[in-house]
Amino acid sequence: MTSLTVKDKEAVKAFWAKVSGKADDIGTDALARMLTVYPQTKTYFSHWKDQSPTSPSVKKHGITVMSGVADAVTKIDDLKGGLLGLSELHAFTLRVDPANFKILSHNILVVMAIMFPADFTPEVHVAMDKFLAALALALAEKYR
Ligand code: HNI
Repeated sequence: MTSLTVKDKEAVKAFWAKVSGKADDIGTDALARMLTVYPQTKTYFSHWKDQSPTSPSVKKHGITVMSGVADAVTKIDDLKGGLLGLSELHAFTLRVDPANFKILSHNILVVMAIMFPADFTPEVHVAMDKFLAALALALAEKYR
């Protein structure tokens, strides 16, 4: 996986500055989509009594996930180090199969494209895709 260039990082930060005000909505929709489009991911949330896309649990967790993404943007120069705790949680405690990080990232990109069509240019698309891939790699770091 090619690492993030300075140009990628600038594009991610500039785009994030534009969309972060809607981070909660992005997270809620992306998580709802993940559970609907990739229902196998529901296995990680079986402790939720209501897994429907509009459930309070999905909304709350969508907000939580995007707070993780927001944190990662601030740690873009050292995702592995910055997300160590979150990686340990996902690897050891939650035992989330790393393939699911790509799935959630895909849904986050889809929602960003829907909500910000003008800003989500091909250049932003590739930078965000690479950033979310680097984030997924950092979260999967503890699996090895
Ligand atoms: Ni994830 C908890 C961030 C991908 C399943 N997840 C969190 C928390 C953050 C977070 C933040 C809360 C930690 C805490 O309580 O201290 N998760 C992220 C990020 C990504 C991600 C930034 C990738 C972009 N998580 C995933 C994926 C799955 C996942 C792909 C499963 C498909 N995460 C969970 C589960 C929890 C969780 C399960 C615990 C939820 C709960 O009910 O406590």
